[in-house]
Amino acid sequence: VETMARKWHRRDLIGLVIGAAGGAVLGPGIWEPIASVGAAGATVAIPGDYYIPTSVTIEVGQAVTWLNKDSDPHVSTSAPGAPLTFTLVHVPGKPSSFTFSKAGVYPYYCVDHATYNMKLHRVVARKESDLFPIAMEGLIVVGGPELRGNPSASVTISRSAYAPDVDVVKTGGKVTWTNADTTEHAVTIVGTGGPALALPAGKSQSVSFAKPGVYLFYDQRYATYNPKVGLAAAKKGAPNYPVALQGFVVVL
Ligand SMILES: [Cu+2]
Repeated sequence: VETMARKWHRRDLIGLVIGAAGGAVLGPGIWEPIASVGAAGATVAIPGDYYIPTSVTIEVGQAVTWLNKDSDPHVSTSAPGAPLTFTLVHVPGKPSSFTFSKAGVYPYYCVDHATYNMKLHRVVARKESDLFPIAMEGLIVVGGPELRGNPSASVTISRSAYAPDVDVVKTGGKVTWTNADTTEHAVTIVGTGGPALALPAGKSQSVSFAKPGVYLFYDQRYATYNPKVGLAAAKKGAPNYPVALQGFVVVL
């Protein structure tokens, strides 16, 4: 099983720059996005009730192939809001593919092991799934002319949820997190090598993303990171449990 870290193990020394709100420039960090952008096609393994890797990137017109290595069948479907809808049955031992004809970011999940909460706009793990509270969900980034990264993006933290939970910026683009809650939050960005962004109530912090790829961010107070699947797990008692306070930054 190929780990995401191995897939994109960059040790280029790129500074993690905290924007004006933070007022500090951190030392060089180790940038290891969990998926690179612009790979030729992609394969996702299903070893159990989870996807490896969680995030894959392809170009428009290319396919993602899933290989179900589990003894159970799985059924992947695009989450509401995806540029195109798809549903794919994964029979044990058989590969299944879907060709993406439209660029964009596609969150998806397995309907057998997760549900979609329309209020939270998030995938929710079913109790009987292997890695509960981690949901069987993934992210497919389809590059193309219709998918353009913004120079900057904003994430608002409200009621212990990120809005939006997927942001797309261009290389060098800046993402700003603003805590609209009355409680403190801390945003940890996996793969940047930087410390967590401390966000007392009402505060903002910005990070510029120097390397293309997909980055996971989560709140270390309410979730832990599971490097095996590249997703965060909600801590018991966290708001919105079993949904973890996590999101993705896609850097093109
Ligand atoms: Cu499943």
